[in-house]
Amino acid sequence: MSQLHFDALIVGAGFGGIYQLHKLLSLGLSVKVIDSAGDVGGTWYWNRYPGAMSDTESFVYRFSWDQDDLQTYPWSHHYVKQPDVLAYLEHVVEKYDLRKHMQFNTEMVAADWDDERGVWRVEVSTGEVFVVRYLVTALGLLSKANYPDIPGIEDFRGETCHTAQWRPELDLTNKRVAVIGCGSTGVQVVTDVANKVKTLTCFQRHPQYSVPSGDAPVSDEYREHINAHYPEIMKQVRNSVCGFGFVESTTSYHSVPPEEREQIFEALWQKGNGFRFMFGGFSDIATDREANEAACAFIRKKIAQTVRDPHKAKKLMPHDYYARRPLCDAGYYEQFNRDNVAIVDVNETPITKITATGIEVSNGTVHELDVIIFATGFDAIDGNYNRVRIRGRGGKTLKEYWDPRGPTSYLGVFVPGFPNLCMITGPQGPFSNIPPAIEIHVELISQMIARVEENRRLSIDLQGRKNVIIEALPEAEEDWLQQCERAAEGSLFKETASWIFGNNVKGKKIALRFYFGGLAKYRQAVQAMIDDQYRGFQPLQEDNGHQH
Ligand code: NA7
Repeated sequence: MSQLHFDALIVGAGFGGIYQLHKLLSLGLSVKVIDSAGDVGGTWYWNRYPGAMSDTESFVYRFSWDQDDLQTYPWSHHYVKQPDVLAYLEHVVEKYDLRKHMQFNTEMVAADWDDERGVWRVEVSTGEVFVVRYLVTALGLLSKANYPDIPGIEDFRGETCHTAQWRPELDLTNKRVAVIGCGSTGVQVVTDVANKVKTLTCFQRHPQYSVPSGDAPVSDEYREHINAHYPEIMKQVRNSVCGFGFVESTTSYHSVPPEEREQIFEALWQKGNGFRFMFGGFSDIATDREANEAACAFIRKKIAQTVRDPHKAKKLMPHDYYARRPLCDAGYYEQFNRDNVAIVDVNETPITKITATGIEVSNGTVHELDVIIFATGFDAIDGNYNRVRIRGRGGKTLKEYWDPRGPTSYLGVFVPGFPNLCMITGPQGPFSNIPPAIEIHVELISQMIARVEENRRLSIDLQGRKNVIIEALPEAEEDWLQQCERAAEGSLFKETASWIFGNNVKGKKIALRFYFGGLAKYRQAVQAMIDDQYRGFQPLQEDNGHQH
């Protein structure tokens, strides 16, 4: 087994892995990035399904740290589609000559902390072993595909495909297609393929509230305006709650006269974007039941106005809280006015099995199909970690450490007992637009590593001591968990089943997996930790040796 020695190994070549590589190289470290994919992109490598797009607006779905790139990199529409995001990430990798530090088709199989030597030994699928001081995981929030537990999947003679493992050669033209699932992904697929397929049957368990995205080509004037204001825009993003490039409302629903409320909802609907609809008009849609119901009623009214067949419209209308990750679309509800598009409510007629020719539901009907698309989401966040063995100090795996109370961390990045393991967007990181959250994590990790490296140089040169380590203290993790609990208090998200709390995967621990306090407060928490002499970690400066 060949052993490869680097200062740091980064697992994942998406937004997080790319920026982390750039930062660690600039510290003068030797670094390798591995990814199970065949090339860069992370989420955007795998999610090539028809209609895949970011539902963050283009101007803030990118790195903020390259001013020249912000000014010059082209984007044609208000939203970036999957090929655009992938091309952008490839561009960054080429521009900074990062590819030579990357190794693809290489999956992390196991990682073991060697307490004696102060290194991680990381076994990968090629048989190689990486021996590194720092292990940075940039696994993404949503990378382990979740398949439905339906009997007979293997009997189906047509084609099946999960959206997160899309095969671009799968041609849907004139096919009889089913889509199971109507989250962000299902909504995008349905909207994109409805006019290409022969029939489209949407199997829906929980209808979702979706609002228009407002996508359109960008004008030269718009781009010039954005370019002229980029520094302020990115500053605002970092100091905002959700980082979507708009100012969140501080106006409570109840403080607005009833006749004006409808106008505000209408303006939000016309402008587009799911996060703007939820957080841009009123401050309390996600926390106040009456405000939430008003938003729900408004969207239901839009569904009723859009979908001509009242039976279809009724099935598409949700009645639970508007408190899942907010969705937006480019004409989802309109697709149900096509004769070739049907909706099956699986609460009325549950799927009993998949047969050789289609999907059978409880009233005996078999929906005859050529293709079944699983838009059934992900075993999110800790699902990405639990599938590999990551063994920390004392031989305990991360999976064992997180069992039974659910995944925990200090600031979404560090875990006690797992020295020098840094997670980009680990559990209890901010619930926000992802690139700015990633940037804060990468910058924090880089700062910690730079400091430890400096200590290491000093200790080796002057005292000849062993490696220094980054290791969070259990009480710091506990304190962060409590801060996360406080930030989620009163949120209707907590009362609504979704992947955010782990409800979507059978047997998964229902637990708080995000910090709901917003990006600005998250940044303040990170800064306070640094200002307070790296509070919550084993001492870095004064006591350089191992603690055990
Ligand atoms: P989501 O949001 O988890 O949506 C998955 C969908 O699949 C959702 O509608 C589920 O219904 C449905 N589902 C899952 N299993 C089944 C079964 N067995 N039968 C019927 N329907 C099922 O995943 P997405 O990929 O759409 O989006 C994930 C995130 O990616 C998104 O939030 C953005 O951040 C980007 P349910 O609601 O659980 O009843």
